[in-house]
Amino acid sequence: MLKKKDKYVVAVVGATGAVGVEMVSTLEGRKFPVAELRLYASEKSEGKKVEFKGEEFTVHKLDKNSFKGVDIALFSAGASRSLEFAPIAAADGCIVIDNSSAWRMDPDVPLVVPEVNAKDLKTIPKGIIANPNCSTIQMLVALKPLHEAAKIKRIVVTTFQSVSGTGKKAMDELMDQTTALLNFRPVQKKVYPHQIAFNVLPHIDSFLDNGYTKEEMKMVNETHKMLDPNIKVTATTVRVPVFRCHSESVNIETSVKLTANEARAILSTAPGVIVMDDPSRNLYPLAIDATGHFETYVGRIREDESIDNGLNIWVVSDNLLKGAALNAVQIAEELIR
Ligand code: NAP
Ligand code: 12T
Repeated sequence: MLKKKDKYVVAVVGATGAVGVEMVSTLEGRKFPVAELRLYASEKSEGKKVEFKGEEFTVHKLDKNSFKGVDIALFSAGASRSLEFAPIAAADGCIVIDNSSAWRMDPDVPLVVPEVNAKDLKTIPKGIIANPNCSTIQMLVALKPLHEAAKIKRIVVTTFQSVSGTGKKAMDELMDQTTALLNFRPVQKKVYPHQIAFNVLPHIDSFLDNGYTKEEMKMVNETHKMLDPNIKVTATTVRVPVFRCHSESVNIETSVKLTANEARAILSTAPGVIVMDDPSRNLYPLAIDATGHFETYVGRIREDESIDNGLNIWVVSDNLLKGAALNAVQIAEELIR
């Protein structure tokens, strides 16, 4: 466990990436008590500068000695780096909060969304805590209070995920393809198997033998681990040409009837949630409005008229913040509380 101190030595692994940059700015924005900040990335970023609290910090190449004297390490440099270096960091006495999919389903690794299952931080057997998948995080922030009120039996979710979930190169790809098409030039494909600009791809992460993608099965398995193993979950995850924020259409069937008004009232006091639901004023959550914000926005709250106890909701959150950097920093805040 973490020894209580006034300030902590914090390392960010993958500090130059789409998520890593947000980790540094979230540590600053939430006034996390940082005694010393160490930034790591690959060899090609050695010497790059990242700003923290108005000061420039130099990025260093990650190696096995990177974690000496570090209290908390936020990892966001890909699953293979996490598999290799998280145990090294933990052996040096540091608590790792890992953003990759590498450790999430390990029974000895807590998988945590603080609004949902902060209690699972009580024991950290391997010194590693996993940050869930971005799509699962925002869905469960919205569903936890509804589950407490009416016991969810089944979830049917379709996601509309932004390209920043894939990282910096994918954001460049959407920008480059859009620019090319608007200038009547041919598009180049590097990150995604198909053109993403002006298109919709029903494909996130790789395909499995059951016909689902890994991203879809993360939503099933991580919901079971964090919220309730008895809930039936089925997911379709879709990439849309949006830079930031994931949107989700979530259908739930509950054991007890919840009216749309009851659900709206429950969600309006739920931690981390903002209800934005007024069709008469065309008010509903939008990716461009949620960008840069910490909250999960919920709207289009309707009763599913095809069954007795069902609801449809629309959930939007910034995948780089609540879906990644913010959730990791909130876990760190829980550890030092
Ligand atoms: P990204 O923009 O591609 O950034 C990758 C980062 O990893 C960069 O800082 C890169 O450094 C670093 N890196 C790559 N190879 C490395 C190596 N050999 N040694 C040290 N550092 C290395 O990707 P991202 O979107 O930030 O995502 C990074 C990780 O976060 C992935 O594991 C991804 O699965 C995870 N993620 C999780 C969620 C979630 O759902 N919670 C959301 C998004 C991402 P250079 O700049 O030097 O190459
Ligand atoms: N492939 O953290 O491409 O498991 O949007 C998150 C996002 C994996 C993950 C994506 C991905 C993860 C994506």
